[in-house]
Amino acid sequence: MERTAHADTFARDNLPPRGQWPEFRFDLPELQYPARMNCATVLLDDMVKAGHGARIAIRSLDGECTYLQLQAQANRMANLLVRAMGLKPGNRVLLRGPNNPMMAAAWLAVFKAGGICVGTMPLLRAKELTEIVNKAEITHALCDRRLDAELKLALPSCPALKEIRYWYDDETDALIGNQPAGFKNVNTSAEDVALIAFTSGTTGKPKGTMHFHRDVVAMCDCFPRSCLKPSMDDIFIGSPPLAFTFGLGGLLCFPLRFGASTALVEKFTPDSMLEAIQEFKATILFTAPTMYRALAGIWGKYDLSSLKKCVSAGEALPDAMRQLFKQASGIEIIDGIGATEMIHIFISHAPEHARRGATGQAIPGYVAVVLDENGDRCAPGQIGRLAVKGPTGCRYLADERQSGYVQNGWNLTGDAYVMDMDGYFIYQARTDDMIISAGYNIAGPEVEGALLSHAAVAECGVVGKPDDERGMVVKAFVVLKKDFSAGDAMKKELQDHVKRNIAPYKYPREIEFATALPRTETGKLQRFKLRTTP
Ligand code: 3UK
Repeated sequence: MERTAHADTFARDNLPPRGQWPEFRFDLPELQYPARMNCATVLLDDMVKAGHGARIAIRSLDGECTYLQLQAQANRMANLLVRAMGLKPGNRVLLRGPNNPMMAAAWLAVFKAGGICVGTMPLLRAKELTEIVNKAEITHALCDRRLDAELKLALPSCPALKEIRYWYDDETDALIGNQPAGFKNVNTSAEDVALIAFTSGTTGKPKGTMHFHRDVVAMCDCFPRSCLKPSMDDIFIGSPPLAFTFGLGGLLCFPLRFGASTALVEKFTPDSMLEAIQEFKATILFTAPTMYRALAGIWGKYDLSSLKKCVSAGEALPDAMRQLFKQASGIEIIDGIGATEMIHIFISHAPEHARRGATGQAIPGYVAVVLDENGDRCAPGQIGRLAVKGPTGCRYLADERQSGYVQNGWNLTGDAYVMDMDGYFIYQARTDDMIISAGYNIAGPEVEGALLSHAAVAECGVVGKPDDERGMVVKAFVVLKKDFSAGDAMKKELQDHVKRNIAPYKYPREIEFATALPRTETGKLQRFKLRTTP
């Protein structure tokens, strides 16, 4: 391994043992990286050097910011970190704020200074922040003043976190403004850790996934190059927080890597998202499946003619949603499965290669297979566990669960999939979400897809409910659209609808109507909460 630039070797010291690493593959010409690289140099300084300094990098409600201006701001913040906050390469820096230009500059500043970014979702509470800070032994923090409350509550339990600055605070903003606009990026090894992303996992202690400077660049050189194919004129927009690697890629790193621009918006409702697309003339949208469903219903209210490509990830995209959105917008959604452990998307498709009901194919650079219980490959059509390999992969920070995610060099994402004869992967369920009822294997998301194709259903979640006779029964939680009313007649109608659309034994024997479903900040349905609903 190339000599590290990290004076503080905490991250390196807490990498999993080599024998537990996944196999990394760099099969494509664009994945041949030098031994030393700083991802901020590639994403930002090299773009300025190549003559793109005057192009717009970030758009926001506060105005526009060119590549040159972003570089200057990131440099000032890097100087703040090093000169005023004593940051040493390898120190972990907590980043906290909504998606906006300051937050983007902060990410780049930490990369530049050789620090390790630890993004935190805006909705995290003090208890969750404390766990992250202590697990990653975070020493520094840059935080938006408007999100300081939970961090301040966490501080008494975070003794190592001593250097904290809040921006949008006159003093810090002046301090940043007074820093020099030049900065010499730390010459990190391509294999120095650049970020620790905590999983948005729904149960258990949070897991920190460690990604190298090389990984940040590799995520830009895989999914975008083969599926999204952005140009310099694209304007990216979307909802995932930068603390979620789906957002870090889609709303910061991808646009910069391609000399394009990103429109950063702090908060979204379906309406404000469409307003923002209209206002910024955005061309590429990143968001979660449920949002596409909501957008389809109000599409006609806005002029969205600028929008060309839409990426959906985080959860399975039911075909009913793909079709609904296509009817409303004329756009074929690009579905992609990614994971925090893998940093970004590894199975997807270009819009013209979308296949109904499938997530897509392994994208160039990655290999994906479906394995049975013995670790052997399943035949096409047979359900099993998804396993992937590529230029990125899982390295948990000091965590015994490493040997669960990585086996025989494969990353096991915890998803049950079927591969068809053409190498398309068809999502079934999270492996621990499979419902076994009277001997049948039933994938909750398939039942959800069937329910969603009924005009009355706005949202739904399907889980197995323990049952003396059948082991489990299929239970659906259904949120109805405004103009429909709950009741036995509706239950019967939905059950019959499912029976007509998929194998009848999969129909939900129980249906409960709800006004909303529990979701994570990243848009994932929290099925474990539905399972524990009495
Ligand atoms: C599920 C999907 C079906 C799947 C993520 C894009 O979601 C991301 O990361 P997380 O660590 O969750 C990973 C798990 O989420 N999933 C994600 N996308 C899909 N299931 N179809 C999909 N298209 O269970 C996976 O194992 O929160 C997504 C980019 C970066 C990411 N971190």
